[in-house]
Amino acid sequence: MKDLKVTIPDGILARLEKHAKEHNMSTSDAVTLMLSHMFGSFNTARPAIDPARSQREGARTDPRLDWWREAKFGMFIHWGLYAIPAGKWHGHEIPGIGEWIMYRAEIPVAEYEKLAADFNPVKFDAAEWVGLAKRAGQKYLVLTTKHHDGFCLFKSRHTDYNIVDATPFKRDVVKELAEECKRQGIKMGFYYSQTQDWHHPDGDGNYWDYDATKQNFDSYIHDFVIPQLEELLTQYGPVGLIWFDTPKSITQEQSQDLLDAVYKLQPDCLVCGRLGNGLGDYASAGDNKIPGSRVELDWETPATINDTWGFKTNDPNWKSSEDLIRKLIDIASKGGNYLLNVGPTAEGIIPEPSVKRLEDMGAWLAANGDAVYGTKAGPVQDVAWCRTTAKNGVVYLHVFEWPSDGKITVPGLTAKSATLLATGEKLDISAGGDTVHGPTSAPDPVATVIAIETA
Ligand code: JFZ
Repeated sequence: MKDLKVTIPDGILARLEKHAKEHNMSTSDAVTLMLSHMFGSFNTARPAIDPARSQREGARTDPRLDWWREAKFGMFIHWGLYAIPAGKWHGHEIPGIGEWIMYRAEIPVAEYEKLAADFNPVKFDAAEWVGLAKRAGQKYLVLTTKHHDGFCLFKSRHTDYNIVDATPFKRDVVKELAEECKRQGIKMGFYYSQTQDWHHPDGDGNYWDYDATKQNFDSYIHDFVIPQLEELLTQYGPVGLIWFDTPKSITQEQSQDLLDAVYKLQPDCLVCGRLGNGLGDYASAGDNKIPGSRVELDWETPATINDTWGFKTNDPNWKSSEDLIRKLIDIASKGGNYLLNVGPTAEGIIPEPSVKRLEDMGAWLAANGDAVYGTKAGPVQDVAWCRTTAKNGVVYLHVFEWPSDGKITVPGLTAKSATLLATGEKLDISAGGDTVHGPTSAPDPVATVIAIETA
């Protein structure tokens, strides 16, 4: 903590004060929040799951969510015009997450828009992207159909600012991916930025082109967002979920209107908690945030493999495969889903380091998937060297730190039988069932799963 004297332009200060007021926080907290948002590091004092973006009443027992509860692991795809500048504008490195470059560099609409003429991802292959998700063991896919920059990856009658009408590529990638997901048996979900739209004259967030006092946000919601949702929900077959984001100051009525628009056309389509105002089918944790212990909600952590969502040339901070596999286990052990992001290049290629890590995760899941898919939070929580998940009376013990004598004593568990999940090998248990006897070196140094039937 350090006290700094800074000069904030009036326009930005007014917005910060408005935000602070709406969210019942001090202006100084609003500044901290804005800065941490920009630089991707978040105030650790904030809980991983914000009650305001929580699950609507009744959703916890709603069978519409059953496929999502079974799935546990999904692929997030952030793709759009921002993949062209890839973190640099006029030769300058723009700090922060790649898809925020328009905002961070305050790029005028008239200038940013021109990127569309250069968007020609000739290497895009829907079958390959969906095939990668399959190999990774991911059961659903969520694509940015429209991010905060307003550019649409689908053909829309409500704006020309879309991949079919504004780019030389002219192909509807939402359509191609939706068809491919159907073919390969993966649920397709659509990310849609419902509040922030830096391109639309009535959307939220673009203070450098538009005068906020002259904007009509309600018209943007009703005359643009809802008609676009209608397109997304009628042109591409069954949609698994709509992943709304950054509700900001959207009102209760506006969130409700979006929810009604979705349910009216596709009653089974799930809606992410970031719709705002507590109306979502499931809760969303903060980005890259994992709660400390079990959470009795349907919840999901959206996360990056490096530090950006949208592709950046210069973001080499890749998490290791081991780290990612353990994060998946950690999340499952607390009852959550893991939505792991890839940011394809402007050519349509998923970066090789992402491919490698996803394949490593898929290899681990191919042997140990029973301990993840369809599980609930396990009975043993808050132990550093292991995690537990549970399903059909079996407790899956995921061992991160294998003891050198091979003797595993599980706090609070009495085993009736124990099996190494990956090989099916039966393990001895000592009388009383409190210790499982395994080999003296870790069968899987990343995480060894022992399936335990309890007494
Ligand atoms: C939002 C977007 O602004 C971002 O571009 C990306 O799409 C990400 C998945 O979602 O960013 C957020 C939203 C919420 C938090 C942090 C970043 N949060 O609650 O900590």
